[in-house]
Amino acid sequence: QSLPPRRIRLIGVPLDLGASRRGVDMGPSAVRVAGLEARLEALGHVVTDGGNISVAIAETKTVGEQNARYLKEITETCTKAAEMVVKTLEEGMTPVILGGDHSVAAGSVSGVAEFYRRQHQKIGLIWIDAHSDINTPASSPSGNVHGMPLAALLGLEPASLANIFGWSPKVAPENTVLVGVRDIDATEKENIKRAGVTEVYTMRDIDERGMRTVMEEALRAAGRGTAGYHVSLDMDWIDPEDAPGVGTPVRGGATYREAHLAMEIIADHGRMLSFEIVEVNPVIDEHNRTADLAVELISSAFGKKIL
Ligand code: B3U
Ligand code: MN
Ligand code: MN
Repeated sequence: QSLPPRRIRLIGVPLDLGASRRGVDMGPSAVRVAGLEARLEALGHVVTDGGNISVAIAETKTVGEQNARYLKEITETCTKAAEMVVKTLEEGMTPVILGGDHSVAAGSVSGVAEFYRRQHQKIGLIWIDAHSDINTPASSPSGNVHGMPLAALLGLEPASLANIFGWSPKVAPENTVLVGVRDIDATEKENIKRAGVTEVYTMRDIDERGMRTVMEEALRAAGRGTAGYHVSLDMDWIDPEDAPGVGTPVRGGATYREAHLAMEIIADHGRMLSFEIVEVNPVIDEHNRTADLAVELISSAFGKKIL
């Protein structure tokens, strides 16, 4: 432990309305059961668990528009999560958000952006994912909102998610980086261009250039002219061999070792403002392996060293 200790607040967002496969609402619980709080405290951090944000469940709601299913409920949850993130930062604590499907990022990133905007600062965003999550309701093949949060944060759509706190975009394209993508819809390629995001590191980049180089470049871009960056880690970034408990597994992901290295490099740079882990699905996991790995990776991101 060489990083200065932080005061950390865990914020659970047990939301699964953004995905078609059910079960990621149990993600926060699985990550807590895997021992997150104790592991972070063992690193010297002071951790409080803020509990869960209240979320609607599918059984009591109607789907709404098919091109952005449950958007109304997701916006309500994301707004609450965003407010909790602002409060956490105001109290001098580092937010660690436990998803839930990836639509929660529309809330958490909005919260971090709002806090720093009040101090006239921008934030960067490191989006680590097999997918690019930059569909809009018009472009989405599924209508699942967890494929849209990055579009919202960059000021595209859905409008209700883009305009949490009444302003948009929450992140500038030049400070937004995608790492580890390998499943991008044709329509998303257009949206990446339209939004002006150029820092896209695919699995091919990681294979050819190595994780170290990719992460250094990614962190440099996200950190340029910003207060620091939010790290949004979708567990489906990791190869399904090591992280089977995710809603939408895609072959060819980051290895166990690459994933740890990426987190260790983030810790070394010391500029992470907030962290989130999403898409842990205990229903299809094997003995909580994916949640265990999530806890390990969060530990590395918060300064755990081998030696
Ligand atoms: N791009 C597809 C698939 C997808 C995105 N994110 C996840 N799956 N987890 C979509 O539905 O937007
Ligand atoms: Mn995602
Ligand atoms: Mn994904």
